[in-house]
Amino acid sequence: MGQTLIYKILAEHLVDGKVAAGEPVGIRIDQTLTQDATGTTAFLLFESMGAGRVKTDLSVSYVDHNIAGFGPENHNDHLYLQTAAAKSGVYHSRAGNGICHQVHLERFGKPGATLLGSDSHTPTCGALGMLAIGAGGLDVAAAMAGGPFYLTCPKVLGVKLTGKLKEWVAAKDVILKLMSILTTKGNAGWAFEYSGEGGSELTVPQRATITNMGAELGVTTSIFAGDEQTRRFLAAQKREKDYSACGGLAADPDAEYDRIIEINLSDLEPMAACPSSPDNVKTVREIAGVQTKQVIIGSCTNSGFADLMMVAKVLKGRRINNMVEFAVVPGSREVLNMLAEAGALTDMISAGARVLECGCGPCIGQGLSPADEVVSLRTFNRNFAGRSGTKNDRVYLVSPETAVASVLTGEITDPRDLPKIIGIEYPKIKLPAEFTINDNMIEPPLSEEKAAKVKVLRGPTIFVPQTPPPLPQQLQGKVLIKCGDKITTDHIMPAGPYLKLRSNVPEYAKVVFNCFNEEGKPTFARRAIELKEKGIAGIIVAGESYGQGSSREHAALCPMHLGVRVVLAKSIERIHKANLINFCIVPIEFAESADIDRIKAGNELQIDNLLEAIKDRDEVKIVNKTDSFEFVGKLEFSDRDRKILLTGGLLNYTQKKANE
Ligand code: MIC
Ligand code: SF4
Repeated sequence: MGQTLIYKILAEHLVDGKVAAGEPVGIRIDQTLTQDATGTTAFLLFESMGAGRVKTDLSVSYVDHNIAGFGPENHNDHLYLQTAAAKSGVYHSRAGNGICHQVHLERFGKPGATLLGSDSHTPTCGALGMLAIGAGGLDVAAAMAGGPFYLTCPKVLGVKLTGKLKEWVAAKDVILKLMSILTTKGNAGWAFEYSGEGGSELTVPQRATITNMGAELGVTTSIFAGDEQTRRFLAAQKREKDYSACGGLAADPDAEYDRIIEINLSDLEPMAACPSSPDNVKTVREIAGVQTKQVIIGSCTNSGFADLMMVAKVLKGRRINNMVEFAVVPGSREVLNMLAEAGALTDMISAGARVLECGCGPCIGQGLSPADEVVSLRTFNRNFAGRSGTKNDRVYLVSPETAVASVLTGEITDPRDLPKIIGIEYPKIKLPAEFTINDNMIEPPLSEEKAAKVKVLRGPTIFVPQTPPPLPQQLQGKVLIKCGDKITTDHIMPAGPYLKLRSNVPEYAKVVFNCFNEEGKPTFARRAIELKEKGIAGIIVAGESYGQGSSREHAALCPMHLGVRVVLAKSIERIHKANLINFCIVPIEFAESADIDRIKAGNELQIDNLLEAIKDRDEVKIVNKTDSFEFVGKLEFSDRDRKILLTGGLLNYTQKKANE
């Protein structure tokens, strides 16, 4: 039986375990990426490991999320990251150079290699034939220090793409179609491998839109095999040698997949994810005519050269609807420079676009929050309620084609109607044979001698996170909150105006579960701290797919700071579960889902012999002392997970292993 591409790359990098679905495996990591919002913690923890210089082939620290600079926090973080990178042999991509995933695709990603990133959209580089995985900052720090990355070997789903995209139908519509079939929950433990003659027609940036939004499906990674498209893209980035080193690596023709889905690209039409989940998908035809007052084109999903050139060509000589606020956020300085060279920037600005600096910006609630209840169309990947910075937002996720059509009409418009409305033919954009390369804002690693002289600047707003206390043998806890299904890390740890507190856990922890705090009532943080002071453990109870969305480990670190020791849910998403374990919060899943209905906020729960259960049992008995009944929780852990929990989290575990 032949092997899938994902299993081939895993096997090539295997240092521990066996490549078989469901088995725990440890793999060697060739490259890492961090970004500023998760990176300060990652670098602080990396420093605590005392590893000195990174042991990977290449590590890059990006500054892209928090770049507005209101108050000193952002710049303190940037200076810390810049000097910490210089000290540890890491590339540093400065604020304004672009979004980590876009820049990594352009300048660093490599077919056949492994990439671990402290951002959930790291699989974007799967578009280059890389095995690219998102993780918490602590896991990335451990990989930077040369340790393997541990994961559960995923099942592989083959997505066979046939046919050809029609005019005005985009790569975004491919992934939105998949979102409509598979939804945001239930895909943990899977990885996606794209193939088929339809796939070979897609360019690397189109593939990147698809692999990027695999994060919204909740899969471990997504990949396209390196092929002629990959070679051409890398050659245009003057990096053809990165292709020849490991390109052409593909699945065996008789590779066996755990499941296959076939999508005929010719059948697709423009799609939109409606408020407020990426899987609430409808065709644009179904929702056409809905008035919009804001359109934004950007984010790591759709901010490349071809996307923005197409937008510029449609806008050339035209004027946007005067009731629509319109912004364009180029994904990288390379894209911005090339748009300027091609005159495309002028076309967009003349039509009425506001051009923002290259970075995450509005995607993570850094500006351009929409007015209350107005419809905002964005080419992003997430539309979780409130993520835009407006509590009652109505964000739709669409392709750049749908976005540009709608910005002209002021209502959601199927772009296939544009020829009729404005008499334009579809401006198909060919990728340039050579991109304009300028790495002036990427600082390469220093020599060891020079690095030794660097003084790491740690401003007063940066605090080293505490390590967790050990778990008790008998856990006495209280349910602090009971929430429903699909709780995202944005619900747990809001970004927007609070994003700048990422390097200050005690301050940031004050807004845990802020969206559920009610005016005049004690906040989640206040209630948790009161319990902690009494020596009672905080417990979070949730439904399915708890912790979906981002990789932000603050969604574990801040609750840990507040004394949360257990998350009890119907199911927990992969990255978040790993983060909980890393910060010594015990993730327990209900053996019987219906038991959740018997638990209320405020209930007192007790777990006897917790440590013994973690050591080697798959189940644990939980007593509801308030309502006098017992129920069973599942402990689905690898041996390593068990050891980490028993040692008081990953940092303690790593230090213990180093001492041994
Ligand atoms: C996101 O898109 O939610 C983020 C912000 O990029 C996060 C990382 C973070 O919270 O810093 C992600 O996707 O992992
Ligand atoms: Fe940045 Fe948005 Fe991409 Fe996250 S999803 S990396 S916030 S652009």
